[in-house]
Amino acid sequence: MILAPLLVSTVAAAVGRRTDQRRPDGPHAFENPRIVDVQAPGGDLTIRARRGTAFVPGLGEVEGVYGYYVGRGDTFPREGSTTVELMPPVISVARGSTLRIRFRNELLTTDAAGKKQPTESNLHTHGLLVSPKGFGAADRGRAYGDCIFVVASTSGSNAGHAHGAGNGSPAQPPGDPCSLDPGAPLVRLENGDIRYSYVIPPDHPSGMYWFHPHPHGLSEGQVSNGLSGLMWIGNFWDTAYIKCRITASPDVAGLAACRDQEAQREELEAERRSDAAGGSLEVRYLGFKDIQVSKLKDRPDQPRFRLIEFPLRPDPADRSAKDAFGDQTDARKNRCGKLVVGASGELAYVEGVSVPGQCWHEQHPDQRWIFTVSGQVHPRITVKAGHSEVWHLANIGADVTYRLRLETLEEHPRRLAFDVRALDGAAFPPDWTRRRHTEIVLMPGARVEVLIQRCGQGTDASSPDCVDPSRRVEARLRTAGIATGVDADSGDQWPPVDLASVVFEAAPGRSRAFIPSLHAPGSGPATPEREPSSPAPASKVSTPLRSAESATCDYRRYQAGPAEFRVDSNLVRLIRFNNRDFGEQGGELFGIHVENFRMLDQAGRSIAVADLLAEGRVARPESQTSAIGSISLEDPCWRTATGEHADPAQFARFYPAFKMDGDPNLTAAHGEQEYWLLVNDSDECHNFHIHQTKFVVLDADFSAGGRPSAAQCLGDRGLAPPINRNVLHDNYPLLPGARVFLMIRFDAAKLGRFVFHCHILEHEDKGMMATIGVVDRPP
Ligand SMILES: [Cu+2]
Repeated sequence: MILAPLLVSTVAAAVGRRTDQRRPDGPHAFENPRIVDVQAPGGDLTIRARRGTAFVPGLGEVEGVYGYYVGRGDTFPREGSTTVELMPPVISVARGSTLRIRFRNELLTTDAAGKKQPTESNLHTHGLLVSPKGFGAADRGRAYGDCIFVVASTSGSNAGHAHGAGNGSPAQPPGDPCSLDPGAPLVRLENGDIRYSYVIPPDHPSGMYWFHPHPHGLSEGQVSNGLSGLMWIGNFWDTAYIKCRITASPDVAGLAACRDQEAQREELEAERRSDAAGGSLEVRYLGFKDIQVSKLKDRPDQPRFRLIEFPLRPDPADRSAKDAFGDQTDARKNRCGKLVVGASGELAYVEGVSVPGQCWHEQHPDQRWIFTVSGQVHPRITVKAGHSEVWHLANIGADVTYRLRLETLEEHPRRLAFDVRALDGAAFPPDWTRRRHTEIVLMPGARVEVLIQRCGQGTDASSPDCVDPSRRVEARLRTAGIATGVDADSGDQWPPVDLASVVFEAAPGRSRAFIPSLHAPGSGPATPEREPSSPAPASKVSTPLRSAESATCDYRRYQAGPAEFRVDSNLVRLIRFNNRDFGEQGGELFGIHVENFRMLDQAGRSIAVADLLAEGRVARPESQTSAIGSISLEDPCWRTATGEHADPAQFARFYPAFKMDGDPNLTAAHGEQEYWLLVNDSDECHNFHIHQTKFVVLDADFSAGGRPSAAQCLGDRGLAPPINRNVLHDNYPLLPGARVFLMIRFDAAKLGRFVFHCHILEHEDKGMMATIGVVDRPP
């Protein structure tokens, strides 16, 4: 049995353990990434971001990959190796620890003209409930919390260009840019090293998190070039711990906050027993990350490649650099040729070729798009007889959305079920409607933890979504490809690719072997899953009764300061996401609109938060939309900004793009609980993500008001009506027209300045991000 917390801590110096002795491109068994355990005290780590040659099992050696090099201690060993790992070790942190990281940026990146340049980078711990503020390291110089407003220029380059912070400028004011302290700078450029210190609370939710660079404008490129890794907090069995947590505990009267807890404890106890008895649970970390490479010709016997680098994003004022950058990034999206959506909704290659783990344009077979699983290309996963497996699945790439399926290679292929236990590091309640899914959509940043089991006790042995224990069955873990826009001109088409092969071994002899059931008594048989379908059109078509045309746009009425959000009032935060391509007139604009908003229906009647809470508690019939679909979003400034003849300046005013050194777009009072209404006004899918905190989705409406949507992005999350359940999220898919109603608490360690944004990193870098300031409650 292997469980994360019990894994022997290895690591120290991350010398390339994978050597060239195996056949680089032959069949190979999946290998878990190594685990680095961090326990207080003394769990300090060093992390270097650097470039080098990575050995990628299933492919070969790849030069020029960006990688994290994780070591123990507080000093960087002197060594001359340029080996990097595409998949760094999983950083596994015990709750109640302080994780201290000394980060060094050793990256040289290439601009669109091919010139190598120093660059900026930093670290973000996605999903962790830690402070944005630094603290406690006065004896060792500045230390920061999870603060994206601090960046490090390439070590030794002495060449930061950024953000008016001044590189070592004596005029640089003291203070932490994530602190909101008076006089603190809004951004800071450190020279080479950044010290981070993260206190992981004893009651931090267990689960899968990840880390990646977050320098504004550069995140997409750095993650695309290979920089990201997994973090694990706590213990898999602690995912029982779903209620009354540090953040967003749903203590609103009437929500029956802890009702599910006892049932889940029982179920997990049953699982723990089966695990202890048989030693039959294998745990795997499957991090999905894509890179692009070109094949080098020099060594035919040993395949060798070079990273096709995502270029440094140019200064927008530099017209020719901008054009070259656009050409290169367009080429990335078309590396496997055009993709078309067939009548069945499946994507198909028109000019491209797909083989396991990779695809390419048929005319350019040496330029490849590679889809790795924990740094390996198309590994083989063997599920031993009598064993079940826990798979921690994480999308740790920049832009690609995965639509995961586990399909048998039989005469009549079947889709096997993933038994979902946790989503984005938050456990699912036990009887959560239909926990078995045969398709899981992971937008960038999303994680899911699933059990892979054979048909067993408590499950109908003839169920089509599981494997008969007496049979050997081969399957493929694949992404089905996905279209993220309402039509072929909007959004992206991501390729269908096989990611791994999976072999379920047969039990020896007749199926006599004891197959531990991981279904607790009472959890019931598996329910077959229906296909995700397009949401039903709205039953009520929006017909604005308030005469929006006669109202005039007045930007002075938008407020986004602290306010009192009560269940008996109709006040919420309205957060609208939009992007639009104005072509020659203004380019592609991305932004987020924020306002304190009074909810009214089309007839001008008040809608109280309490009405929506009540709505979200009941499961609706499929055809029925939520009351949040009836909220009038009419607004004269929005009309002006988004109408047919809107000009880019008006659009950018209503949906401002992120500014690194701007004032917060929204200010909240520490300790408050807020209700947010997220609205996607655009024609493509986005993925809302907020730093430092998690949120509870109280209700959602995906009907898009009757206009076309893109249901593929929603995937499994659309199968049951949302979701006034106590599942804490740190990202949530917003398909076109979607309205998502959620509750966020700004308690615990959230004082300071941080961001929320779309986690498609292209969108984030182009400005779909906003700053929130959490201030001390006014006296
Ligand atoms: Cu987006």
